[in-house]
Amino acid sequence: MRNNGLLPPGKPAMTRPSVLLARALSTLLLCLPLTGAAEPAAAQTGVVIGWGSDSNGKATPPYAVNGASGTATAVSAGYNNSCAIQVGTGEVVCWGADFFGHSTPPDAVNGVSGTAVDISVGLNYSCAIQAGTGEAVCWGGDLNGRATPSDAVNGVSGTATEISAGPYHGCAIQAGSGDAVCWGDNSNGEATPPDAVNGISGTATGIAAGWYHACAIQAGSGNVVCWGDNSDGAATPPDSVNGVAGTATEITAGSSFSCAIQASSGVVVCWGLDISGQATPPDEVNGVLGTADQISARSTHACAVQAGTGSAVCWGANSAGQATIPDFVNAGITTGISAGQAHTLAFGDFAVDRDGDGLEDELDNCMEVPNPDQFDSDGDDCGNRCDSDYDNSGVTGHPDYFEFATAWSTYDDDKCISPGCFVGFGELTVFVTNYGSITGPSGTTAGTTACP
Ligand SMILES: [Ca+2]
Ligand SMILES: [Ca+2]
Ligand SMILES: [Ca+2]
Ligand SMILES: [Ca+2]
Repeated sequence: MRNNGLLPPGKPAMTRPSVLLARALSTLLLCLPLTGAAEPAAAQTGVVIGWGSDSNGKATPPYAVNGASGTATAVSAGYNNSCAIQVGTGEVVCWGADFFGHSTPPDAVNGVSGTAVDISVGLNYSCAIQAGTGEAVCWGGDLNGRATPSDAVNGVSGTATEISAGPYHGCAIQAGSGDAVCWGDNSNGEATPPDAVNGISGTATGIAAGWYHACAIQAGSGNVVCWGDNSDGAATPPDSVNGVAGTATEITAGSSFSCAIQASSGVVVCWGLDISGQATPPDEVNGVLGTADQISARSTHACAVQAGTGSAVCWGANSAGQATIPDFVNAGITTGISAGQAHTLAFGDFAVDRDGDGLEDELDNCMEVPNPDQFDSDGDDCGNRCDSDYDNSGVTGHPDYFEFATAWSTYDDDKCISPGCFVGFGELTVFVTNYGSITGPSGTTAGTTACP
């Protein structure tokens, strides 16, 4: 059975030598003077992991991006669902609640007639930027027009380079002009970007839609500018990022609070409501012990990826464990992170061992069932424990049942769950479990064979 992707309690996570080496190298690089030599850009891809509240399965990424049959280049954790962009195909994949169709990406971005380069999930709706065209596309519940991006970015009179879906309104940056554009609920003025970023007296390089407010980074100056509800100060960026004493390179907005990464220093700065500590970034990223190169805030918690180390850090509300980084994420390297309402998604290089059999997923030929012996009699990289597909049709079906029945009470390795067995009730139990299912999933065949 699929679990929530977390390790069994009490199981220590292993830190792979490759991760330790990468950490050591990045620490070393930080200590070296810059030589001017261009570093090759690291592939921004990885296995997607979720934690915190798993209601509707929103914290349980599907095979398409959890490493079983694919990985991701981007993730967005929303309120009751999640989405990611699959590596290689560029297809948008969503999971979790789908009662407004917000986890069913349209043909324009699901690979049928188009793919995506950016993704952002709101409340009961989701948005993406279509690859190639740059058109902003949203789907799901359209209350107050939140899932209907402005003509300025939906391809009618313009397209988008960045998109951010808040719960009730969405914002984007128009391609070419750099104008900040918003749509959806505007009861607090949150969908009306000010002149400083809407193209009249300035434009934007970064944008973030919060609950009842939004923020942007002004192009050129780097000043953080916010608008909409300011009852908790979420729309009043501090001097450290508003241009008075500093500027910003990244912006994110949650419920009544906002965070930015200060330019030059890399320090995470937050402001607004702080009742759960959501506006108090920890020492790991506030400059005391480290800084950040990515941030994400949502409802009442926020997360960041520490610069140099790739360590994931979260703070704020932790009622569902959304701010507690799983051991195997701690032991790996996080490429990207996204804070949802009560869950968190990260993608990166993680030594996940979801069935707890001691073999991390990518080395486990039967990822979801403990099989430490990795017995695979037919050598197709799908362990016998989850391979009852004797005729290699891709699914365990009736023809396989005939083969199994024929082998009953005989020695037949292909029907065995351990080498040299006498096919009996143990094997029958496994066969019944696999019956009607596709073979696998196997971590050792990801993307290469039919065994997913
Ligand atoms: Ca395993
Ligand atoms: Ca296994
Ligand atoms: Ca096999
Ligand atoms: Ca079969």
